[in-house]
Amino acid sequence: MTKKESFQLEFEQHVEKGLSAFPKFLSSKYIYDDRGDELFQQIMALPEYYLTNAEYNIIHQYKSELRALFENTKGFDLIELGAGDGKKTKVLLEEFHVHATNFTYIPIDISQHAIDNLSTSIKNIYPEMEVHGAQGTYFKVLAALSRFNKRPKVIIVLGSNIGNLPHREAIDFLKQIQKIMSPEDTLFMGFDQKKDPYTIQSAYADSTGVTQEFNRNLLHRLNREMNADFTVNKFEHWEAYDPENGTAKSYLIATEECEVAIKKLNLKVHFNKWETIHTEISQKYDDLTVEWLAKESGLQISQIFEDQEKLFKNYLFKKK
Ligand code: AVJ
Repeated sequence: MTKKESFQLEFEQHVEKGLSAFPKFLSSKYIYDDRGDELFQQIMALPEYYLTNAEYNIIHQYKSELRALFENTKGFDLIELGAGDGKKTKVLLEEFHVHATNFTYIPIDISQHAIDNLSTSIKNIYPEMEVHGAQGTYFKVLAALSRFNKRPKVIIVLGSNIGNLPHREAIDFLKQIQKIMSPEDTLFMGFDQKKDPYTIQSAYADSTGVTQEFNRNLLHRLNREMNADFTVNKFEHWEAYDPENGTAKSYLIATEECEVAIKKLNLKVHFNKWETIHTEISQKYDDLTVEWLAKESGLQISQIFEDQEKLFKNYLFKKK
């Protein structure tokens, strides 16, 4: 089975399970096809979506300090999980380029489209830079990364992407990273912070409706790829941030009772009026929670970086 076929099979099994469950769910990782990537780009440009600018601010502010932390005589492999359009990483790449830092950039993303665009754009800006992009889901790709063991690794995961995982899965993810880390390796990861609930709520329920379209892309994708017949605009985006546990949850809610056929799966799904599909969590953190995640995963925090508006933090971890 090719990688594409096994992804498709996994996707189909997930849809079958998620839409037969009560309450229904679908994973946000399936939002990211070409259209999903494009919608996420639009989200990152929204004034309400503060995460991107905040993390950009951190990287920009601390780029020379970060370079000093990463640089070493053997050079290093810069492995980025969930690289996307690389907007924030390019600040680091520029810093490394200017200082003739010895490194290889290995961007990884679930979207082949994102990897192709990113690799091309880096080739155009820095023709000499060593770049080896790879497509894959985090968990699959991580296993293959242990072969990067000739020189120190810097693994970066930006954008609070870890926030899509419930704590138990986040710990599994961190453990898998920890397993392939040597003592001299570094993990640099972004964690969106708990803050004024209104700020979080508006970041995920924007007034222009881009986030709704992003969320609805799951249903469009089922229509396109699994021959489903969702009337997509009958499903509304809903966002609920719980300040107690720091979890923002996204839903699609059926505004009318309906019956949907997913022909490729031979599946009929019934929706009551106001029935939900839970699609995403975007976890918000504080230092205590990140310390706990690190401890559970055999990692330790060695440094914390914060943006000027105190919205977001990047943590540097070492293997414990
Ligand atoms: C890409 C997972 C970081 O949860 O903030 C943005 C995705 N969803 N708006 C996030 C997202 C709705 C985003 N991450």
